[in-house]
Amino acid sequence: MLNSFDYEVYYALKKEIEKQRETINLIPSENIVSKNVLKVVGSVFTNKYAEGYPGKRYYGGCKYVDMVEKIAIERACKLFNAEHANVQPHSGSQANMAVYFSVLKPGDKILAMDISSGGHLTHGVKVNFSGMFYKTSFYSVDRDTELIDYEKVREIAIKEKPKIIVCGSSSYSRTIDFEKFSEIAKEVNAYLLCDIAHIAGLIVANLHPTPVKFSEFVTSTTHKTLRGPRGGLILCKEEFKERIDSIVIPGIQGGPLVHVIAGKAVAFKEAMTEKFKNYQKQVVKNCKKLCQELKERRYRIVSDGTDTHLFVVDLRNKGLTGLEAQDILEKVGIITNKNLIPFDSLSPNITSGIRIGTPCITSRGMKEKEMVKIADFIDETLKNRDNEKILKEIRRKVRRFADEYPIYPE
Ligand code: DSN
Repeated sequence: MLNSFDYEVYYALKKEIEKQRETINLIPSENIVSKNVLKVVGSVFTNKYAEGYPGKRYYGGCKYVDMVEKIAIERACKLFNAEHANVQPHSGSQANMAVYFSVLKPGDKILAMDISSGGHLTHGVKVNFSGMFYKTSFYSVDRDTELIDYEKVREIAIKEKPKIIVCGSSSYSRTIDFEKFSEIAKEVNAYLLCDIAHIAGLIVANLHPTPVKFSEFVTSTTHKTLRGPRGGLILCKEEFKERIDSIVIPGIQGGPLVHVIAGKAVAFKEAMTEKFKNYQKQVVKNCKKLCQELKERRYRIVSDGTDTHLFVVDLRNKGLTGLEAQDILEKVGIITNKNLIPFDSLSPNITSGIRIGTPCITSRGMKEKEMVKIADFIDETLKNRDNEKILKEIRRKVRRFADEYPIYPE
């Protein structure tokens, strides 16, 4: 028993379970996997080494590992209508790394969205390998609309002549026109990488256009809206299959996490169901509702709204930084993350905004009426940030409220 053998780890796990149950998690990149996913990720597949690919491993004893990886590949291709899938990347970052390494040389040029507009670390940010190895130019959202200005992206692409254009985002709340990106990439003879880590689940449910037919490479994580285990995924055209596969292993990874690949396979099957599509619809409905409720309480929303599972709140008119708001909300059991707003004057460690998303709370069965309640909790908390007594009372209410929506009901 873990409890008697290793009380320290047991305790941390127990408290994490309690915390997940008693709090309202609004982090858009997190979710709650099904019991089936949890089961295979915690299974004996973790005992197995399987460097290589199905049928071409460096180890014996891979019969069932081959079986499960093939299933995961086939399901990923079917789910996204892709020509090839590599299900081995340990994370979204490794998926992006594999794509860059497969077609770029050190010093080549990337064009990507800047981080304050919603871009990701691995989209050429200086402190990340992608910014160290490659020369990045960035496009931003338009200052007034806070939307992507495709004409501006085109102008930068023509001027900079990148070898690869990266689109997709960690905090852009609006629909991305992948077809337009593809036209721009073609015009400047660049590859197109669409990073759909955040919106993969919405794409599967036809709530966001798919980039698969428009781009050479699509990368994703499997644990955000897609609601699978923590990991990465690459989809590519058949012509890049060998390059991608050989970059993932032996290029940048060793043994695949077979237990996680099995979890991905189960999650892909779940994502093919009507239940999953309805879940995604509710994620977006909840997000729009929560966004609207906060607007009515005079919160400024970046780009004035959302088309997806997330939005960013600009807190400058409330006299708060993102860090302060994140900390105060956490005191009452509302989990968010501080986030840069476009052209933010504050650092990424402080920020002027918080990012809010609805995948987790929707997985717990919450609907529009619960969004009204959550908007009230947020507003009351931030308004009473200096009143410990009121904050304690809100904490009690949040705990009672969250307890009504069990993480694993059945
Ligand atoms: N860190 C992830 C997010 O929270 O959006 C992106 O990788």
